[in-house]
Amino acid sequence: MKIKWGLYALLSLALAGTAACKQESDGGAGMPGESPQRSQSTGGTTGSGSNAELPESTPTEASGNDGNDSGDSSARANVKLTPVFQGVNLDRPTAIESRGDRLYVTEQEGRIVALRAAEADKGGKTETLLDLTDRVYSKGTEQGLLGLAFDPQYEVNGFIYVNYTTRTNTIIARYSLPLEERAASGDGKDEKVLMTFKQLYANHNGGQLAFGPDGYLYIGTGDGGGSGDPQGNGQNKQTLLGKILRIDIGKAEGDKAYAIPADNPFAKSGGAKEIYAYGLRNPWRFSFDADTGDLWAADVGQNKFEEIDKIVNGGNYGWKLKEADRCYEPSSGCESAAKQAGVIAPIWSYGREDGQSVTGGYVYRGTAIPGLAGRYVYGDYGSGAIWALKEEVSGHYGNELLLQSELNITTFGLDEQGELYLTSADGELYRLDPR
Ligand SMILES: [Ca+2]
Repeated sequence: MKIKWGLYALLSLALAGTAACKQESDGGAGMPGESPQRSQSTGGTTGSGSNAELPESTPTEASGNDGNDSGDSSARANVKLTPVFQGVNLDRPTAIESRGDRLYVTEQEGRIVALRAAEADKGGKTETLLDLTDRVYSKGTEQGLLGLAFDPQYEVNGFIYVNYTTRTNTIIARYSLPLEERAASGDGKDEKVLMTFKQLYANHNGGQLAFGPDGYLYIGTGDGGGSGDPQGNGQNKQTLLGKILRIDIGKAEGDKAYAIPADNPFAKSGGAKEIYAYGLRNPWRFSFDADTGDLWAADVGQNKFEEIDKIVNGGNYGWKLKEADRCYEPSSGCESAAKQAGVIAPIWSYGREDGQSVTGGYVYRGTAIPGLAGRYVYGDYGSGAIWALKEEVSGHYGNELLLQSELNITTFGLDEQGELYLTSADGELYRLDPR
């Protein structure tokens, strides 16, 4: 594993050689090749989120910056990463989902593989659930099969949804799987494309799919790529790029294979009807808190800052007026425009001293690590840091370094019990365990 990581690091360094910062390398999602050199962060966060305004003596600051555990509320000393499914090597894993007794992992090239959860500590083996390599284009480091969601009625209808790229487009498609054998392979021939839109550049394709507690399908899209959102998609309410979209896959409406939820912000007018929230650059993983239904998104930054957002209906998250809570374009004096546009500040952000490309995770609601309950666990593809973020006082968030890994973290996932897993770019799977 170490050797493989070394290769990745070399590759990353080679790729980053002429582009040590994101200005040229234009870091996107947490994908191989996107990471500049690993920072040897010791982990204390210097996040510039709203919490930065708290006085230094607050417990949240203490638990983050100086690395001291803050009594009962700290989970730091109590977690470790356990390698699981060690008999299996995944090919560029991008998403982890679970259903029943299995974990499902998407491989960037276009395969969905199933793993039996009970075999996590016994080596395990993969079964291919669906092979879409004939239609998925994955040459670009951020292209490929990027997202998977199971229909809320999967046990009845066998439907799954995927988000993948072709050479020119993003495709959101549905497949039905044989119900009688849960892990039997579908052949992909029954593909129903629900939605497709053009991607002018290879990078910033977003890719996350998830059903909300409202039963609607949420879709993360990047700003379409290039560097610095050259098309201005983030703030353009007429385009599907740079957004989180929300559609009702329960019925078709007009010429569309889905319907628009009546309370989408532009359902009647003012923008593309599918938009739920906008001003995003490249949300690399979002998730719903299984208890509260809150929508948490990690938005990969441009040059300086990575951010975590709490997404609300109709929210504008600022890109590219702002990168996190700093002006991006214009580079200064954006405040009045941002205020007019109703820009919502990230709840947390961090700079290059702590990482290069955020990978969003989940609010922990499992039982194995009680100290982690209610905390949003996320990491950084470049630095390997894994943090836990929690609202300590209304509107103020405390961020704690859980552990400093040596992994290029590509994605997080939950099993049916709500326990946390993650994958690394070199194809390994890990579980967050109590120590
Ligand atoms: Ca933002």
